[in-house]
Amino acid sequence: MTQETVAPTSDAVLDREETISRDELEALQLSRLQHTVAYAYDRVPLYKRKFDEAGVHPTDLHELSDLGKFPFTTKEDLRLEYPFGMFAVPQHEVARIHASSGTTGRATVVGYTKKDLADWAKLVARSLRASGVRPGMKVHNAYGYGLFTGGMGAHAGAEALGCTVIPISGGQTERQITLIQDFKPDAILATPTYLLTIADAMMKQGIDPASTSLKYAVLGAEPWTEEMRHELEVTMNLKACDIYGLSEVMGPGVAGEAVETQDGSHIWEDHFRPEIIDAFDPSVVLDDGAHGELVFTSLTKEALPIIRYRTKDLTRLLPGTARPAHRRMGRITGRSDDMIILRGVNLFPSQIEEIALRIPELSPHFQLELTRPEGHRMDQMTVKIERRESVTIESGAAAAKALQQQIKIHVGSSCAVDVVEPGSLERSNGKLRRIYDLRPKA
Ligand code: DLL
Repeated sequence: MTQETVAPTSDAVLDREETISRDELEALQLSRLQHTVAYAYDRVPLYKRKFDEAGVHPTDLHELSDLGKFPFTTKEDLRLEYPFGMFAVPQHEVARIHASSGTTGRATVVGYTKKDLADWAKLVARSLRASGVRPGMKVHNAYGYGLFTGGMGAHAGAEALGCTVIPISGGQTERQITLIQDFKPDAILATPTYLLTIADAMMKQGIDPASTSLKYAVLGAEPWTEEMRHELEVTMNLKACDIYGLSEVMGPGVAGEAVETQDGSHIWEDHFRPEIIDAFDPSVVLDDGAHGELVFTSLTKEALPIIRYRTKDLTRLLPGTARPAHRRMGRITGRSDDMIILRGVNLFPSQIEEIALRIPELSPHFQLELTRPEGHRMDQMTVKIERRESVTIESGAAAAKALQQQIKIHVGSSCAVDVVEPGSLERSNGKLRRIYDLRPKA
């Protein structure tokens, strides 16, 4: 078979909902929202109970802002209703189940009807297309397959778009590299840190990661920064775009980034109504542009309608650009439950990533270790970070000082920096763990 090049990005045929006006979109949202709250109230006992307790009824929703009167849904609600208590359809209408890994407590279980799966595939296809992927392209899907929504969600979307999907899943990095070399995919779908692992392993094998056939990467499932985008785009000679989502709301494809603007993911607002709330006072719904916690209400889901789900993701809403009617989300700074409070200063791993990647001697491979040294009442954070391959131990030590100072200036906390050997820190296979909390449990 010959290697033909696939058409450039300007030829995309968009869904009608991608091009409608904001007014038309909001009218659609209102009718879908009215349906969803009534549907959830009638079919899911938890919603009936919560709405009744809050003294609201689906008929109270006259305009979009009335959504603020309705109670929130949390991960805890899904856990309490484990496994199927939140489902709004009988089991025989549930075509597929996914679940979160549940590192703390019970897993959260989510379900999809056939129509939900079709909508999901359509939205992932829309996201991939926005990010430059086109029908006929070969797509290497390195998101994990299984109960995690990443693998199968991305897979179905790429198929729906008309791509040739290579369902490799996460892990087995050597094999990933062989298949990238042999099958010559146009696009790769992976977490940003796993793509970094692949690029790194290529270099170790003497393969220039910039020399592969890959032209597009669609990355998500964990926070990443503009600095990381730059690192991956330069190292791998491709365009990297963001894809966002969460299993409770659907999976990947709740929002996707346009390759021509690369300015944050557009939330597909014909299917989800976003809000930003004050994480410390959830009764306050913030204006667009203000930072807070992202909350979603599904507008079309059948098996698991979700009302005002608190994501714990911290970001802000911005006006639409490449898809003007659909608002964008800013980069996620972190999750409220991933926030490190170090001697009164709040900080997120993404801030360290941003600062470290501006120091040329340091690599993107780092971990944050939290300890409380014996006899101390204060917590200590150590940034363990690999120096770049070509950098000497002496230059690495100077870079450590620079990082320490920059963290003090930009974040406001003092920490220790330990520059370690290239290749010595654990590599990502999917979602990377950045924080190692070694403090004694209270
Ligand atoms: O991670 C779904 C997904 C798969 C998204 C593949 C994108 C690509 P969960 O396992 O339920 O679902 O984890 C959801 O991951 O609340 C965020 O904290 C984080 N997250 C997902 N996408 C992004 C992103 C999938 N683009 C949680 N940027 C979310 C930052 C992200 N964080």
